[in-house]
Amino acid sequence: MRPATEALIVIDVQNDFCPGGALAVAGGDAIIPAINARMAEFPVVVLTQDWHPANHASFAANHAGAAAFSTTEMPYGTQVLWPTHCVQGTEGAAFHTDLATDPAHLVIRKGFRADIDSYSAFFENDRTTPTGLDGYLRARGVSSVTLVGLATDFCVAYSALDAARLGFAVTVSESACRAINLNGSLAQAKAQCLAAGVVWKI
Ligand code: VGL
Ligand code: ZN
Repeated sequence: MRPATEALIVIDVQNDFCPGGALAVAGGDAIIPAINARMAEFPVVVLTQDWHPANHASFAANHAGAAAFSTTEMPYGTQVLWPTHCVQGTEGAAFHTDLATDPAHLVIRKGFRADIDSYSAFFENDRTTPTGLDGYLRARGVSSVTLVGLATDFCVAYSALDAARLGFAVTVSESACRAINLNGSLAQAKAQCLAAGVVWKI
């Protein structure tokens, strides 16, 4: 077991991000055995769950004439318009059945406000509205976080950047992540994380 200061944060291992899902990430389910194995190593284990209302502003279907994977300007910046995914209470929003959820201590739901997206486990996309995870981790004495899950270049990278900004020591374990890779987003996310001092390892 790792020291009590270390948390594993498992990002969005949900049906809609796995093969067959609405926003499937290639090989998204292939990382699950490695993630399950890692849970036993960490004294603090947190899962996140993308959890949108059906009228969410990040869905292309809610913007007349907009194509999925196009972008729009929101008050908080540029927003990719996604296929409808992870709608609250649907099978697509459920954790993949192979994911071991019993060892988790906390499930953080995010993206539940219709007018703002939330990639990061720590803040919504305005980078200021908190999810509460920072306070939870600090209250449990955590100073170091390891991130795994989906998708490397969106929710994992945004979480890593916010964790680094908040002062946590951050590791992204790339082999236990899979990327969407939209217009070079994976290379960009990795470069931003490295510049922020995130340890990016296999
Ligand atoms: C995610 C796009 C939209 C993710 C969530 O989990 O990376 N990506 N919502
Ligand atoms: Zn989402």
